[in-house]
Amino acid sequence: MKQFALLSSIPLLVLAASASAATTVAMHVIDASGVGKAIGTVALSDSAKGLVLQTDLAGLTPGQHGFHVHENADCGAKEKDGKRVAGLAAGGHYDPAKAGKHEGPSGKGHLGDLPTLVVDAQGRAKGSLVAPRLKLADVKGRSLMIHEGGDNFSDNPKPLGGGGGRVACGLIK
Ligand SMILES: [Cu+2]
Ligand SMILES: [Zn+2]
Repeated sequence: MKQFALLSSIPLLVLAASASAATTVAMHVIDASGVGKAIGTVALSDSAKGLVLQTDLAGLTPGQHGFHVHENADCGAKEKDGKRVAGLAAGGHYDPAKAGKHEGPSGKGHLGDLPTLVVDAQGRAKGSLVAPRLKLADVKGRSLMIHEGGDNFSDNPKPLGGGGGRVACGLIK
């Protein structure tokens, strides 16, 4: 009888897991030589307000960081103009409609533009962000990228929000 109760609870657990349809992305430091140490996770799930990104990260530099979905599930370095560049294998900002513009999560540009990641004085980023135009199904098979600097949700005065180099990355499976 006890065994029966245990078995019958399993389908319920499976159902609950598929209903929330969450996935957890393992984030790693990246540099010109490739993918380095783990710095935490970002849990992704759908909500009525859009894609929820729950960050639990440590070891980043304090302040604001550009945060985007990039098109390829590859966090590796790639050569550009004779130099290996961190995270370049991830390609550009996810932009299925070919908008060609960086306007942030509420704009009409790249669909992969996320809210800015804010890192506290201890190097941690623990919190919840919402990307209103995205769904989990859109971003599977792509990558999550954190940049060195902040993001002004514009291509001016610098392209792609001005965040510069790519410092951490994770594959969205
Ligand atoms: Cu980016
Ligand atoms: Zn963008």
